[in-house]
Amino acid sequence: MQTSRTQVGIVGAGPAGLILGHLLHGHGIDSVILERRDRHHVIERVRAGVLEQGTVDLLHAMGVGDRLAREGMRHDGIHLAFGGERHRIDMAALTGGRAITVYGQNEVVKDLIAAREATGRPLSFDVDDVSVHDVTSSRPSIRYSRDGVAHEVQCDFIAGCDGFHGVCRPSIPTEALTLYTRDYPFAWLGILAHAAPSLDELVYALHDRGFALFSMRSSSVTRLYLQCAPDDDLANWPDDRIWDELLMRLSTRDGWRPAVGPIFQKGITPMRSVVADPMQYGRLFLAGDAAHIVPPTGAKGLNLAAADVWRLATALAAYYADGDERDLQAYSTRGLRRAWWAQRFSWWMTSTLHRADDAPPFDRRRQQAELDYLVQSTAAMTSLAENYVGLPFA
Ligand code: RFL
Ligand code: PHB
Repeated sequence: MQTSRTQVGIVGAGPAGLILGHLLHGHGIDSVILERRDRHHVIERVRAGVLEQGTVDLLHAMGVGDRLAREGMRHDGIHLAFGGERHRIDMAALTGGRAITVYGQNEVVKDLIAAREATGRPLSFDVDDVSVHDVTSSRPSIRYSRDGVAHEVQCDFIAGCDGFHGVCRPSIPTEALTLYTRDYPFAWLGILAHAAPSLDELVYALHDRGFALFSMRSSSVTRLYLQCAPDDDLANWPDDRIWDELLMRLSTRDGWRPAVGPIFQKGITPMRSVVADPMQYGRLFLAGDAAHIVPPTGAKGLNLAAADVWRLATALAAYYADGDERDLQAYSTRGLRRAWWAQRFSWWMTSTLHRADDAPPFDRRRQQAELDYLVQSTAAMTSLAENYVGLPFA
């Protein structure tokens, strides 16, 4: 067994683990990041695209915002389409100039891996059999194997940034953890297409046939999603069927429609809400998807992960600076409060914009009324806008 020591052991090199590692580096705190998958898989995984204002500000403050500034697309508004009409919500005007930036999660991860490697601090891909030990003691440890060699890292603290299917949350005794869960009776089929975006902002659409979303990744790549059944199979979705549905659900009477082009990536994502309470057990702190999952409709998952690790890094910095544990003790309570706000918003966006097969006609009319009210009420649009561009991190 090869033994090493660090201050903070980080499990997972997704956005949560990588941002945490870099924030800790900025505070002069040592960490080891351990990732189960290979580097290529981590960088190429197609996921989120919307960064809140607070996430953008954080990445700049961390010194990893150069490419984001050049290639990220700032959006001041979003569009809601229903009943054949498209309505723009001017988020910047409603929130005192705050906006979102469209920049792929894989690009964020690529920038963070480069920044981590430039620090020379450890980041290991392809590790197996990760397990966490003695987390209720002052000397927790992480064990893993790499290339057949067993390792142990002794830590002061462990950050569980290993996503929803990781090992950290399940290592907490079930009697010490409550999981709040909600499943939705639909999923998203997402595609990337070589097609210049036909609009410079996102369009969220409610249609009789279900939800659809128009987004983008660059001036030549469109990202699109459509609601499908949770047990649906990609084999049921040849490209022509995908375009037929997208065009039907997204086109509006003003003649707008997404541009069509060759599809080069497809995937089906289930929709779920989960909150693990508490987000801390002894010296093990959960952050990001390891602690909570939101349905993607509110575009909150990556941003919640960023807010969690910003709070955790700030709390660890206070601890190492002068032994002050107050922020560490408050980590879970503060994180859960913000996570529940994001859950509430994501649930509301999801239930307002999707069609459940078994929804009675009453619910369909209520959904239309909800949207119809929203787009003519400054109060309602302001509530959507302030949540969408992101609530304060603290
Ligand atoms: P991640 O990204 O899942 O990273 C966890 C990492 O831990 C590794 N891991 C392990 N490593 C070592 N040992 C083990 N035993 C391990 N088990 C797991 C994994 O390989 C992985 O590298 O979690 P993190 O860092 O918390 O980040 C969360 C975000 O990835 C997630 O919330 C977002 O992608 C959600 N999401 C969106 N969020 C947004 O903020 N805006 C969006 O527009 C948005 N759109 C989306 C999304 C997620 C989607 N999918 C596919 C789920 C759109 C989609 C389609
Ligand atoms: C994306 O561009 O991938 C995206 C945009 C908005 C969402 C979810 C995903 O709500």
